[in-house]
Amino acid sequence: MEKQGLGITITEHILKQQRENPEATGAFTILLNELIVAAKVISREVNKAGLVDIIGATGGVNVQEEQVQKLDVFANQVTIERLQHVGQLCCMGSEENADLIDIPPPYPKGNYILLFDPLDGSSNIDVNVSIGTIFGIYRKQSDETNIDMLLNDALQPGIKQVAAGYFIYGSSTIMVYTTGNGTGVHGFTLFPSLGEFLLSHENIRTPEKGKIYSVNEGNYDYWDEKTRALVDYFKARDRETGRPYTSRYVGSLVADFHRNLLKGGIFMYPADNKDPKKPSGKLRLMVEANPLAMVVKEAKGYASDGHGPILEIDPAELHQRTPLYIGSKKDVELAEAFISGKKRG
Ligand code: FDP
Repeated sequence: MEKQGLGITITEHILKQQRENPEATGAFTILLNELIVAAKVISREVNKAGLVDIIGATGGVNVQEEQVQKLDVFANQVTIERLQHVGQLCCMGSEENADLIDIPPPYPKGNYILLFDPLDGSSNIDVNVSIGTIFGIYRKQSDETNIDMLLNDALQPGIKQVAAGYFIYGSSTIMVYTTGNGTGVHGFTLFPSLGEFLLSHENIRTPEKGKIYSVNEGNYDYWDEKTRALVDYFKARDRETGRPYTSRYVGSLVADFHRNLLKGGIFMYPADNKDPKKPSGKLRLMVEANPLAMVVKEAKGYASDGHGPILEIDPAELHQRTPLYIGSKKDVELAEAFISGKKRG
């Protein structure tokens, strides 16, 4: 029977994927649904920012020694509160918390681990620029239940993610997610009057080669020669290879990534020598690079740290940072050729 009016809701879509996977227990569906509830609450609050006294800094710093905004704290709390009671998680890891987050009694524990960045791009909160939530989900590998013993389970390479995605709070609120293994990357737009995410971007494929490069070029002097040569290459004029590329940089990873996913191109946050404490650049492997790397891979793109796939990095710590080159496959492979020194210009 033809659908009347509404289109496909996110819940319908997740349930369909569950039916198509003979091993699915429904646990995962519950988990994603609760994540969506958290995102709806965050979206509502983001849209109110400026109307109530919730924007602006709390005055504190997070574990990354960055200023914490009130909305970051709110988004973190909402996500933890919504997800801790579902019974599917054994622990969570957030960009805002130094250590893994336990599931407190009386809530039952499950076999999944949620790693997330509750509000990415937070320096853009009070200027009405798009921000987002990024998440990656892993299956626990050990039989441990004690939080002190679960770090190894949380520190799996990104290739082990069973789902990943993000929410963008922008001109509209969009959720993009994948469960990998050829199931595709799908985007859903929140219809505020219905309070429902409806399928708006089915089976996203990113172009094999793009025309956009996205990088904070203010860091040019902090980069090594290879990185500079790469950016110079994108800016040089050459009709045959479609150069110069167009520069686009919002400074909000989710927004920059989403644009390039749809239009093609490369986002990069290279290693630099700006801060001796962050030699690998600014972005976090577990809560930023890995989830987006899973999404881009499923959309036929690629994510690299300049030397090899992000998804194959064996993590050593929860808040590990990594250089990131992500987007259209050909553009990211080109970046790798520069960063490895195989190509010079
Ligand atoms: P923010 O500090 O505003 O939270 O990882 C955080 C992040 O934003 C990314 O969203 C963004 O791509 C990047 O940092 C921007 O960093 P620069 O200001 O150094 O360009």
